[in-house]
Amino acid sequence: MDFSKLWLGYKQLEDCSKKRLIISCEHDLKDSAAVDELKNAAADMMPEAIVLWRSELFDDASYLIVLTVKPELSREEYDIAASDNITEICGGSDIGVLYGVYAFLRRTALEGRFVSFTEHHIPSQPLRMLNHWDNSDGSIERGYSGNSFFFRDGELVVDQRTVMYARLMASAGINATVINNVNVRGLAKHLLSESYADTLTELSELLRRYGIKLFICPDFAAPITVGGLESADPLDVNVINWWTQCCSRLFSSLPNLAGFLVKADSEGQPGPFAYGRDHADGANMLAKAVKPYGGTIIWRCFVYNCTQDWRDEKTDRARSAYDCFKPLDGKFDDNVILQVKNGPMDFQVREPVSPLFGAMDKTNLMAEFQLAQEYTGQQKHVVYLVPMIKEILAHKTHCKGENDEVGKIVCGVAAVANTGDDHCWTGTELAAANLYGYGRLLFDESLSAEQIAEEWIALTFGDDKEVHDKVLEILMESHKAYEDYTVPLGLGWMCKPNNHYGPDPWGYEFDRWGTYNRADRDAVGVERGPEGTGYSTQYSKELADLYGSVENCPDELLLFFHRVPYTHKLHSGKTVIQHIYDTHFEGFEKAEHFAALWDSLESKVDEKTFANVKERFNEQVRCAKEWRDIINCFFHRLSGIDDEKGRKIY
Ligand code: GCV
Repeated sequence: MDFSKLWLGYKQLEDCSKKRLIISCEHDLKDSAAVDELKNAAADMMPEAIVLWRSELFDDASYLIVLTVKPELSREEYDIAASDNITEICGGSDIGVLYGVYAFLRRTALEGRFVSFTEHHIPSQPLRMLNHWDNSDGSIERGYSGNSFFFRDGELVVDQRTVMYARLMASAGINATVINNVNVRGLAKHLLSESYADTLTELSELLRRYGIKLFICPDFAAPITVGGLESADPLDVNVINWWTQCCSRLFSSLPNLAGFLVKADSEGQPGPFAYGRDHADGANMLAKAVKPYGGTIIWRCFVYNCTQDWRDEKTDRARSAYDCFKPLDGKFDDNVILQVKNGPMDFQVREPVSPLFGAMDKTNLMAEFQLAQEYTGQQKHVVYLVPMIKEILAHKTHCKGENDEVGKIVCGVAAVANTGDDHCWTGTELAAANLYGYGRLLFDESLSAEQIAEEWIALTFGDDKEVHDKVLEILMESHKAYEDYTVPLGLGWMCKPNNHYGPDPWGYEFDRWGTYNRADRDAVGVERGPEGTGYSTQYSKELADLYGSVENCPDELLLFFHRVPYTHKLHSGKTVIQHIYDTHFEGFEKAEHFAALWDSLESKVDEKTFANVKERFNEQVRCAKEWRDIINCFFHRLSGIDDEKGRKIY
């Protein structure tokens, strides 16, 4: 099968004097994933060495690894004590040991030899999840990396790639995955019935071996579409019985099934509103059905009116998740988690952090990000998202005293996956930095985005300094560059409708999706302060004061929160219009610079990767130019204000 091992493709160690790798462990661990990982790594790192079990053969030409489960450690916790000859790895369970093995192998791979170190770690976020938007026909909603490797031609697939997927995800720290699209379509009938039973069991067991809990998206209307009932009313006793039986069968045969992810009453998906019920009624009904099996219902808050009249200036999509869920705080069962998108709109390159994180004192919350770069260049543009994710998790809501950062409020984090069945899993090698970095950050929030990038570069490209420096520069500056040449000052959208790629400033302006920029000849932006839609008042007083006034609002969010004239002066000292012109010229130049940096690495990166990334950079530069010229031209024509530097604006 044609797929890359990504960061698990180990190189031979510099010092290969060891002729034996001896693994010593209790009987129970002998068949564990941890042992498999050591064997896999030994084949690459010490190709001459033989792997043995018997520690009495230990001598100077041997390297001994002792694996132990210590019940006093928590399940995912591990301890490593490594020296040049012996390493002891203890974990709270086979999964703690596995995480310890990955940490040991990562350190060994980065150093190129066995080194002495000790490490003790408990993962930062308890639930570290990927959401795949995969469909049964093999397509992936917002997928930019080929087709699904979970589903092919209507079948669920488990093969060598699935094994590699589990290894890659576990090594990055992921411990939960949702295998199908939240827009469930026909899949519920297979997932909830017997038709995938054997393969689903196989997949579930494979994932369990790597510490990855399985979640699926059911269809809220499954009692009708799968069960043949006339209603899916969450308070109807027949509906409740149907779900109870369905869950009993599913969870008894799949011990690693951890629950459901549900998109209800959102963008046309069925939900409790059809029966005059609210989201708590819907979520709690399912929560009770999965409760006997320790299951969890993850319920999405991405709920808004997607049939808005653009003339209606009162309705504000940004308000809707809070307006819908805040009144329900305290009404959800304890095995329900609300999944909140990082911003109030939809994964734009810049949005304020959702006010719901600070608003739900009595409800379990998760944050949702999108690694699939739907609005950030669709994996044709390089946009390293880890700095943004880190910044959002560190965002202070000013609502909960000391522990008021998003990362501390939530009990888990999910991200829409950016994977598919292409050779390098993510369409382009550089987008794999987001997959790796997301997992690593949730596993260890003390790491900086830069440290994670450096780790990923070394594991992916080796230790060449020029490659390291140039790829690091590209990654670390990529988000700003993309923001600069696309949508200014938090305005959002301005992309082509439906496929969300490339510029179209008025593409969504007169449409039903509630995503307007309201630009005219005098001013631009949506007034969301207290005098406008009032969205800013959904935050704590500190943030409401910050965002609610034009004077205080941070520049990068100004047009999200306020409608201002083009001549309005930013804190930077520039006018809004001049900022737009400058950032668009600078962002485009950055894209050209990234492409030139990559070109200069031709002799240092393998041919396939070089060509793949080069092709993407060609497209990024082309598209960045389009963004620059169309956005500048749009605002120039509307405002009639010239660029003070006299550059050509079409
Ligand atoms: C899965 C956006 C995307 C949709 C996606 C939706 C969601 O609107 O464009 O493709 O649907 O978000 O998060 O549910």
